[in-house]
Amino acid sequence: MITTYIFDLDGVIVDTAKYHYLAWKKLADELEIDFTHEHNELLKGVSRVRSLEIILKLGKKEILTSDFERFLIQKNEDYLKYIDKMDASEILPDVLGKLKFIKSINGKIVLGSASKNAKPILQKVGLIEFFDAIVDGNDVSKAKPDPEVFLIGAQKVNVNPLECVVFEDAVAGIQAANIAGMLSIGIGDKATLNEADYIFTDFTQITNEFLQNLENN
Ligand code: G16
Ligand code: MG
Repeated sequence: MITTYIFDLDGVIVDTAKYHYLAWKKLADELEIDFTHEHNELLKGVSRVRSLEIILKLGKKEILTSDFERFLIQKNEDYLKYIDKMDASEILPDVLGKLKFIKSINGKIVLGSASKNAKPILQKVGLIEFFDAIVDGNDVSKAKPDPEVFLIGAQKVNVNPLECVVFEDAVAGIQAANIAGMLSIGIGDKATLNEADYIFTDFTQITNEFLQNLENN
């Protein structure tokens, strides 16, 4: 029986990928590395450190460790300038409706995100109160597809992983959910997320009946 609904943040609740892109793009331009929207796809669900490693590899650049740390801080400061302007209008379609429905059927709601900025973002868009537990980039040592982030989430609300369903937009996130033994729901492109148990383009495509039936799974 499904009792717990775990949400990824970026690309599922809000579209912060566009802000990550702008902040990374600024840094890439300074380093004279070509960084396109397609390259940005490689960074979805990936940690901040790993993201910079990928960008440097794209540009075939090697840098000093001290510069690596400085660039991470610079990127995050630029990213936070965008986050600071966020409000409820940036919540993706029907996410709020689904969170309310899950609450109404007494489901537990958990965040499972790679982002170290997850809490301020949830606060900015006014959704933090919905969450029974939040697991973010500050709590995990292993990145998705490692299931750690979701397993800690289940632990925090004292449920068995088999009682959890995960909503994810990244392939690595779907893989993490599958490895954790959780039901996986891809939000996004069908072909890209084909390892998921179910795939929807967005939350408007998911009915309350579907969620209710999961409860009885
Ligand atoms: C998110 C994004 C990634 C980002 C990561 C770390 O993961 O999808 O692109 O690199 O968080 O973010 P930050 O720099 O804010 O710590 P998720 O798991 O929420 O999709
Ligand atoms: Mg994501």
